[in-house]
Amino acid sequence: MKSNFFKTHVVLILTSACFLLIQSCKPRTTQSAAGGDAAKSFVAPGKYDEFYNIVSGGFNGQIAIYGIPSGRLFRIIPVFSQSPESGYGFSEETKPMLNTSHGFVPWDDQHHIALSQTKGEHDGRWAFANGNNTPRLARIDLTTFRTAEILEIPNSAGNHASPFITENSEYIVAATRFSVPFDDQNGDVPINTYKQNFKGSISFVSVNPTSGEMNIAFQIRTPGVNFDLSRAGKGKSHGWFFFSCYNSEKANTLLEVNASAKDKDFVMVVNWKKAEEYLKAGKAKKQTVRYAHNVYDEKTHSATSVIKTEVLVLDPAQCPDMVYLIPCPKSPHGTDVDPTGEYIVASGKLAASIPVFSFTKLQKAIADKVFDGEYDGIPVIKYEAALHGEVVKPGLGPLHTEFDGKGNGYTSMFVSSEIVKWRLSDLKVLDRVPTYYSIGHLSIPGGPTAKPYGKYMIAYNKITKDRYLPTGPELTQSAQLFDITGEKMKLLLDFPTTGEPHYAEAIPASMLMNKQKKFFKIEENAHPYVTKGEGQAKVERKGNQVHVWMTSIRSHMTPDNIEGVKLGDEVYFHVTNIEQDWDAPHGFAIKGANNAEILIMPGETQTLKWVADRVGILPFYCTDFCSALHQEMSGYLRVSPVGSNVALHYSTGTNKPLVTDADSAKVNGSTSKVK
Ligand code: K7E
Ligand code: CUA
Repeated sequence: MKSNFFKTHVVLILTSACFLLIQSCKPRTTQSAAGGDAAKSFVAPGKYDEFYNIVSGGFNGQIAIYGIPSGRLFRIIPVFSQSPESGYGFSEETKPMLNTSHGFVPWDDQHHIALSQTKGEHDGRWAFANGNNTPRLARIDLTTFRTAEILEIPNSAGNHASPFITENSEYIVAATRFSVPFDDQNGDVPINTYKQNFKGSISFVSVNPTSGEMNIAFQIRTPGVNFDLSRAGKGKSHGWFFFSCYNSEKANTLLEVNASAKDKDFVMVVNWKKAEEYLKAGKAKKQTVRYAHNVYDEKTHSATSVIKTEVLVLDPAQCPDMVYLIPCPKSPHGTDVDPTGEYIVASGKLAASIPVFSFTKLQKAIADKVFDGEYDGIPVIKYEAALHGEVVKPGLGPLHTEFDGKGNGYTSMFVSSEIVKWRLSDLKVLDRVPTYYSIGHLSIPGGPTAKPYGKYMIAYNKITKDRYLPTGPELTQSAQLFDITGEKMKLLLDFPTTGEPHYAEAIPASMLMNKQKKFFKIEENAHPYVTKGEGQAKVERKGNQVHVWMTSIRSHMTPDNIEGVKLGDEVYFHVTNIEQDWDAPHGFAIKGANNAEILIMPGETQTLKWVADRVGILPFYCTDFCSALHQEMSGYLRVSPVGSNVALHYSTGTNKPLVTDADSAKVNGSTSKVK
């Protein structure tokens, strides 16, 4: 879902329809509204959850990790955000991760998660995530649960239909929500020339099978529709992609009315194997663009950002048999492919039924050219020719569908606040269960793969109203856990979530828990400012920059007395945590720092930049309660006036600072290391 605006307005538009079915807009029974089955979601103290649940954070730009079935929150991973907790986006090493062609962009709107796959099943290596607002894709390493890479997407403006992944992680796709003039065109055009000047694009981003590194292999330029969501084909439909698009009206104002005028929008069908052939045959045009590619290196413990300047673009007009359209009722949102790859389920937000297309029929329709004209030169397949059938009267406002691997689909109904279970073979509605309230996405562990694990289903709701203790004007976000092992879906648990979750993917705990990185090997640390032992700690001045090579180990920092810094100096604290042990991070903070702390994992080096803004003594300390003597893990930095002759020096434990002329009256020691 896009925003509160959308919520309100869809509700308004559908008020009359909802009125007729007012029953379904309200909880059916108080029993199911409360109820729950605590025993089935209870994970006893000291026991582990069955699944890691990797949940989008929406407008917080982050990803959160929960346990399923307990709903316990384990970690928040900053992705398109700065994290004062870890220093991500604040430390010198991680700032380049948030670089874009627009400069430093420390926020985004994160909606969808895609876990890497091999042969259509989770392989537990990476999670991919989209940034909607300033189009970006991120890769999260599932051994560190940290953001490893961010790739900006050119020719895009609203990276919503993204990321969706093929069955061997060959590609993740990124299709633009907003059509706009392409980046190399003069964009200074009247907005009402939308129909002539605005274009859509789909990026095919390849994933390096070893390193996971992303690269834009090619883009397809499309008519100026709005792309909403997507899924890759799998099994028999491997090699194809399906995209829902709305605004086939190409409206540029008051979309809530003008983009809902037509009876049908489209599902765009892309034959990406064909696209690869055209690419090989040199049919793609090189286009000049600018986009950032940011990679974090776990050896140097630093990110680099490179601005790339070229992209290859395929035009369907020059590439026949690559792109088709299927008409799809009213503003399709989700387009989901079942585990066999045969059925494509398209959920029209304003439609009264859910069309289910058949891949086999679609292929036949293409072969027999059963077309219903063209749209911007792209063949439109006859609706009935590709249709397996419609789920009739499923509920109101269908958005997303997941699968249990037992032949059933589960569709979220935003307007009627429920999940509807139906059978793929005969499209019969089998069960429905209310959600509290206004469900957006839903997720079944393994649901988008060829082999869903089934068992649980999680609803991500847009409105929580009366479900939790209120917290001022903003109420918590909420997920609900259901048991789907029986014929009837059963509510087990409500759990609050952070940000505004959209999609999520859960993966069995056994696939990840034994391959977690415990610490970084200090001997492999290739950071340019690493300090591999206390004996190497030092402080050096370069002009008005002061570099501190510092170590942390329970329970002291070296050096912990620093003098000779002058007002206005830029001080770089390069802190290496020399512990070689699991769960032993140290933090570093200094008074007046106008960024954040840095939290340094064992064996890692991170850098905090700090400017001396006043004369005096400024304490610094470890922020992570690391030992019984954690409170003792601290030090002092002395700032002297510009022009002062206090020389740079540093020490730990010796308490023998340099005696300078200026200090001779104040200091009671002999010399220490001097620079
Ligand atoms: Cu929230 Cu997937 Cu952006 Cu539907 S989208 S809810
Ligand atoms: Cu190190 Cu507290």
